Amino acid sequence: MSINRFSFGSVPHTEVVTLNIKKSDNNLIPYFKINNSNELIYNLYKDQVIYGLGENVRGINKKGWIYESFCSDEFDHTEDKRSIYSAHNFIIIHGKETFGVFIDCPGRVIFDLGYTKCDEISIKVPENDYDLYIIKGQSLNLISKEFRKLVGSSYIPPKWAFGYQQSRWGYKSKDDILDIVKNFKKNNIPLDGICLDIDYMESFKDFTINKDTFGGFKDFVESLKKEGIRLIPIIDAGVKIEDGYDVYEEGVEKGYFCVDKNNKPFVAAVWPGKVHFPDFLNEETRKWFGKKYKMLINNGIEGFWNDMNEPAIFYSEESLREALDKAEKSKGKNLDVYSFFNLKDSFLQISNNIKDYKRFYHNLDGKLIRHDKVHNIYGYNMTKAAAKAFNVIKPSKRFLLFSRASCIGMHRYSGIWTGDNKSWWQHLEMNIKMMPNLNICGFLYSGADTGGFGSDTTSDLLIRWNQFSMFTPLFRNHSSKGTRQQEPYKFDEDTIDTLKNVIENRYAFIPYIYSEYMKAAKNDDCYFKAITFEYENEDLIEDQLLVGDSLMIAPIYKQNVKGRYVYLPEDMLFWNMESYKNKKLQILNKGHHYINVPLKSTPIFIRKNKALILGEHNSCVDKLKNQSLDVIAFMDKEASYIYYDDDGITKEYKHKDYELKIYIKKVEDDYKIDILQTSDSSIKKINFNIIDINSNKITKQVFLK
Ligand code: MIG
Repeated sequence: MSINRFSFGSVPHTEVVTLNIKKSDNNLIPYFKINNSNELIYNLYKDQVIYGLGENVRGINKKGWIYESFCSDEFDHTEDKRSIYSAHNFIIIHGKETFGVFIDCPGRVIFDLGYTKCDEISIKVPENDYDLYIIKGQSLNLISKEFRKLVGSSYIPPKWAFGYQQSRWGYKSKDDILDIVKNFKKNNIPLDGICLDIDYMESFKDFTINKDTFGGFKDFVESLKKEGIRLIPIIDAGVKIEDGYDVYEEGVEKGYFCVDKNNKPFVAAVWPGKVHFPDFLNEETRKWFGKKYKMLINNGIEGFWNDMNEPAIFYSEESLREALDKAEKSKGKNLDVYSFFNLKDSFLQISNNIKDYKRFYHNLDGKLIRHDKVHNIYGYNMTKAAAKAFNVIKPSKRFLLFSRASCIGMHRYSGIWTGDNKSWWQHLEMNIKMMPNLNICGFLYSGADTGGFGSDTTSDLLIRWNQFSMFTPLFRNHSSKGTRQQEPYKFDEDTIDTLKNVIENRYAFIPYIYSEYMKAAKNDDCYFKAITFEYENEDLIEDQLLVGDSLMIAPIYKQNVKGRYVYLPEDMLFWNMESYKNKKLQILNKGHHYINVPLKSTPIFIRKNKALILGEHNSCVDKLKNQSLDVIAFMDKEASYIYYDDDGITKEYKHKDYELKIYIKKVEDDYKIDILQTSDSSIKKINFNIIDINSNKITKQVFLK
């Protein structure tokens, strides 16, 4: 294993990398040549696969397309796009030569991965100020782990954040929230969180609560918490310009906002109309903005989502004026095709325009730096501001935090959701393919808007999507204003019943999901992995994933299909799960299979000599008792499982290992079970279901003190 650093120009101090590695001589860069246009060029071998780039369109294998790291408020995630909300500049090239490449650069980076030339990778950094890291290692897994040593370990949310979250842009009052709670209860569907979108605020002003619609907020938050439901408010990057609004006035007074070329706070327009952008790259600003979260925390809030922090810009005064001027000049004219499209484009391209990103400046370590050069670390620093403040406000408590824009480095402070997808089958497919790449970039706590954000969802899509999201650490149903309502209870009885089962399955699987998450975060491992990370001699399969150490999943992501092909890299135990209570298990041999997967079923596979641990569902994570757990083991010789069981709310996990180690070993015709406990756990009993390779079923109960 080795990490080498090569430096070009000067990189501003971005705090993306946590490990200090001495610069190596640029003449010694392995694998790459530098051409006349300052591009890094690597000649691909046939069959090399490229993993990485985290949040992006297209396959797990990123080869064959060109991507640009430039955080973009792009609500149309079609496969022709080159950037969406995040900038994750890490790839692993795998095959005849295997190595990792990380570009530490806060500005735009272009990854041409066999697009312009099929057999060539070109990495271009237009500003040419960056650090290049090359990570050598024996395997995909080891390179991914080593990379985490360079950029730091992943964020750990509280345990309740592994419960189901309901969200929609459009919940606008306490009554709306109570109605959701009532319907979840009525249908007995578990629920841990409800996200508050911009309508809880007063005129979309950060750190305000609309008194008319959310009066008595603190009591409201507390009363819901008693039922196990947390409210998770949104915070936007832009601060509304309004006299008398404290955040605005303080920001102007103390100089906390980004400035234009005349050193005046830069004006852009987003939700609230005209706003200023806090200069999150400046530590003083971060401290100030972070402290603002305290108002909501004092109201009992324990989780937040940070939005629009690419930052998204609807328009700037200049861009609007330019477009309006053009329109004015076109009045009464006979426009030909070019002048008409030119006019039309000046309005279509008004939002998130690069020209605007060149119109404002940050104060980084006392120097003014133009925004576009550091664009990709803006959302990261907004989120860092929040996370650092939480550490001060409540030092021992874990908060839920997820952001829309991000770059690598932010994974130490929060998770992400993958932005405004649509209720399209291909966006479910994209969600599946994105997860392993997000994981190698450090973003373990992540998930998509389940059911789709834009467009109208359908019952079958929502079911299939829930069947995938039941495995994603962030499991949130979220949709846009103006689309069909997609809370589970908005459908027919059959759909409600199926969704309820899937969500119950999620809660029953939390002992496994949480254990696997905690171990992955603590060991710098991945929670979701492509098959090739564990089965090194196999080819990549784009639509099957490993979830934690024991499971493989083969989700259904196509409309109307009643089953699918699946490839097993070894013998596995197949569970076509409707309800976790009904453990119908079947051994399938290594090789290709066609499996029937009715709409009610979630197909899962337990790997050989591995174990799955599960409990029983309850109405929320806090109420999961987990005193009696079930272990299903698929055995050849021996298996072991580490169950992770801390309090789920404090940071004690940093100092102690809350592990329960289970060993199962075949001894003649029987199985010997040993359990080793490093700390107290709530478990009293474990029921073992051991299925061995010869289809023998052994059940045992082990009681713990
Ligand atoms: O562009 O706050 O991605 O989840 O519902 C709309 C309203 C602004 C974008 C987020 C979406 C959220 C929406 N926001």
